[in-house]
Amino acid sequence: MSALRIDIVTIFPAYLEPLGLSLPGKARERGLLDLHVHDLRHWTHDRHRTVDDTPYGGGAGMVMRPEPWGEALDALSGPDTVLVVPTPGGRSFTQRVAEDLSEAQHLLIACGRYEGIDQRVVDHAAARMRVVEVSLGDYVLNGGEVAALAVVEAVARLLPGFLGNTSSLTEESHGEDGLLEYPVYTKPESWRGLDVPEVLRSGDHARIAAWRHDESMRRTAQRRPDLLHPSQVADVVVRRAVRADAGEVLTLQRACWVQEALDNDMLGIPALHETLDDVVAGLDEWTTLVGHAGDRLVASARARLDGTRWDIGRIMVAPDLQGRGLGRSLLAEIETLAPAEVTSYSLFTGPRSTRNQRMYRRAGYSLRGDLVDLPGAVLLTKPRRTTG
Ligand code: JD8
Repeated sequence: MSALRIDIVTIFPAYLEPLGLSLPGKARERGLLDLHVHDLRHWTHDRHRTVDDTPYGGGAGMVMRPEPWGEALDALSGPDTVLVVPTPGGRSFTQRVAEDLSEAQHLLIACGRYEGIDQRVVDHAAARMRVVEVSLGDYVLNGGEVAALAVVEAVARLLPGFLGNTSSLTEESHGEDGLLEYPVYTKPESWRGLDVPEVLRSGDHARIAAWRHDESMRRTAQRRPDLLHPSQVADVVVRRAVRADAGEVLTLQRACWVQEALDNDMLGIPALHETLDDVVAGLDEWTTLVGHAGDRLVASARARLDGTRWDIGRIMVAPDLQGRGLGRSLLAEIETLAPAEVTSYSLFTGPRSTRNQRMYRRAGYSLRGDLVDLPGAVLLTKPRRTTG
C-alpha cells in the first residue's frame, strides 16, 4: 500500500509546521503519509516575488495572481492528483469527504489568501484533474491554511494501518452511524462529588452498549437533529403521500398554518383557506412526503421542480411534536428527492416566522428577500452541493 502523497502550496509555509506534530507526524514516520509544503513565491519571477494584484471590476482587497498558481500546479500535479481548494464557498468538509479523499493517491491542497485566487486557476485545473472545493464551516477565515490543517489531520487518521484499532473509527462522532459520540469517563470513580454512571462500572457489555447508543441518540437529537433520519426522530415513519392522505394533510395544514397566520398576522395565507380538493390537487402536482407516528399523520413536506430549482414547501409538523428536529430532518429528506437537474433549493416562510427562518439557516439556506409572487413572504435558497 503506497503512501498517500499530499502537497500543500501556501504563502505561509510556517503555518503548516504543526503537521509535523501529533497524528500527521506519526503517519509520516510510518510511511503512510508523504507530506510536502511549498511556498507559492517559489513560482514567482519578479524581484518582489509578487503573488497578488488588484481585482478586475474594482472592490476592496487584492486577488491572487493566476500565473504563480498555474506554474505551481503544473509542477506538482500528476495523473492521480486531486486538487483540494479550501474556500468559504466550498462544499462542507465532512467525515464523508475526508473518507473520500483518504482513498486518493495524491492530494494537492491550494491555500489561498487575500480575497481569494483568480477563478481561472480552478477552471483551468478542473479540465485536467479532479477539483474538490471545501469549506470548513459557515464562518470567514483569512486564508485556506487552517482548512488544510484540518483536511490533512482528518484524512491522515483514516489511512489504513494508521489507527491501531480501527474499531474506534466506527464508534466516533460522524462515524459509521453518523451519530454524535457518547460521553466518556475514566478514573477516579468519583470526582468532586460526580460519579461515573453505574452502568459503565457494571461490566455488562450489552447494557453498556445500549446505554452508549441511547446517549448518542439523545445527544444527536438534541444538538444535531439534521444528522438523524426522520424515522430516528420521535419514531416517525416517512413515505411518499397518496391521495388517501389528503384529509389528514388538510387537518395538519390547518393546524400548522393557524400559528403561522397569527405569527405573521397574515390570515390570507392560501394554506389556511385550501379545500380538500385543493389538497388532493396538490398531492398530484407536488412530490409530497408524509410522516406517521404509529397511525397518526404528524408531519409532511412537499417539493416540485421550478426550472432547475427544487421548490420546497409546506414543511409541517404537528404542533405537539414541534421543536424536536423533525422538520429539519424532513427537509433533509425531501432535498434528497431532488431530480438530477436541480442546482438549488428554495423555500419561503413568513417574515416573522423567526423559528422557521432559524431552522432554515441552520440547514444552509440564505435569506433572499421578499417573494415577489407572495407578498409578505420571504424567500430562502441554498445551492445544491455537487458531489466533488
Ligand atoms: C480560503 C482567502 C479569505 C475569503 C474575503 C476574507 C475555508 N470555512 C472557511 N472560511 N473562510 C475560508 C477561507 C477563506 C479564504 C481563503 C478559505 C482564501 N480567504 C477571503 C473571502 C472573503 N477573505 C474557509 N475553507
